[in-house]
Amino acid sequence: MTQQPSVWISRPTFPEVTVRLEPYFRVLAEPREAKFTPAELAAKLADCDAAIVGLKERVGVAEVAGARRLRIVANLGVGYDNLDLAALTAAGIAASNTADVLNESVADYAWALLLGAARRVGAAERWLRAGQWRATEFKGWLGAEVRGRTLGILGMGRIGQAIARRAQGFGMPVLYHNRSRLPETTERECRARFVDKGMLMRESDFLVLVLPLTSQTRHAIGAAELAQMKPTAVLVNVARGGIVDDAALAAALREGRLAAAGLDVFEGEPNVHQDLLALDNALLSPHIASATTETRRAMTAVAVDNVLALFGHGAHAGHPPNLLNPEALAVGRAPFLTREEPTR
Ligand code: 8YV
Repeated sequence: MTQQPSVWISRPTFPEVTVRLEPYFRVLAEPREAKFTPAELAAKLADCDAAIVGLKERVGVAEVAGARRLRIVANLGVGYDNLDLAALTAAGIAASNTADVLNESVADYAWALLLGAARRVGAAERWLRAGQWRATEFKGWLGAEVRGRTLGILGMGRIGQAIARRAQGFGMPVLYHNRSRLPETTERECRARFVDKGMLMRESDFLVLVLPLTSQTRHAIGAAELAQMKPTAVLVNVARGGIVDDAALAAALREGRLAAAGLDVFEGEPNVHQDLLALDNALLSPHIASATTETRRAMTAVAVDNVLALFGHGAHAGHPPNLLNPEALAVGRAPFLTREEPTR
C-alpha cells in the first residue's frame, strides 16, 4: 500500500482546508505565522509531497534541492515573484497561483487607497486621534476632487480591468498601458484607451499600478517616471513592492512633485522606507488588498484545488487549474500518486 502523502501549509488558514485535504494527505499545517529561514524552509519542503505557501516563502534552487518528494508548490497569491519558476520546473515541481478569485477585492482596495489618498483620510484620522480637532476650518483638509479626473492604469490584467470598470461610476476617462493591447471588446467594456507609458505618466491624475514584479518591471516607476507625472497626481500601488523606487517616491512626495500616494506594498516588506513613514501625504497599509474573508477563503480553496488535482483527486483530477509551469509535469518526477477516492 502506498504511504499517504503529506502536504505542508506554511501559515494558518481556514478549517475547511484541512477538512478537504485530510482524506488524501497527512496535513502538516503551521499553527502560527512564522518567518522561515532558507534552511528551515528547505527542511520543511524536504519533508512533504505538496506545499501550500505564502508570499514570504521564497522558494528557489536551494530550497528545493533536497525536496525529493515535493510535487507541487501552491502559492497563496496571484503574484508569484517569491517562486523561482525555472528552478521548480527544472526539478519537475509544479507551481500554481490563485488568479482571478481576488480580482474584485483588490480592485475595491485600490479604490479605497485612491480615495483615501486623494481625501487625506489617514492624516486626518491621525490628527483627530491626536486630539487636535478643536474647530473645523472651512479651508482645512482640502483634498483632490476625483470625479471626472483621468485614471491611469499600468498593468491591465483582470485586476486592472476590474479597477477600470469601477471608474465609470466616477465619470473618469481611463487610460492604460500594458505589455500588450487588450482586445477591442474588452477596451470598450472597460471604456479604457491604450496609450504608451510616457503618455500614461503625463496624463494621469490618478495612476494605479497593477503589474507583476519581474526583472523588467523592477523600478518601473523611478525618478524619471515620477518626474513625468503631474505635481497634482496621486499614485496608488496595490501590485508589488519593488515596482516603485520607494526612495525616489518619498523624495517626490516630500518636495511636492507628486500630491499623494496610496501604498499597500513596499520594497523590503514588512520594512517600510523611513522617508515614507514620515510623510503625511502617503497613505500606507500592510499588504492587505486581497484581505476580505471571502477572498482569503477563496484563495485557499484554489490552492487546495490545485494540490488535489495534481494528485489525481477532485473536480480537476490530473489538471491543476492554475498551473504556472505545465512543462514541470514532463520532467521525470515519479508519476502522480493516483489514489482511489475515499468512500464516505
Ligand atoms: C497576497 C497578493 O497573496 O495575491 C497576491 O499576489 O499580493 C496578495 O493577495 C496576500 O496578501 C497573502 O499574503
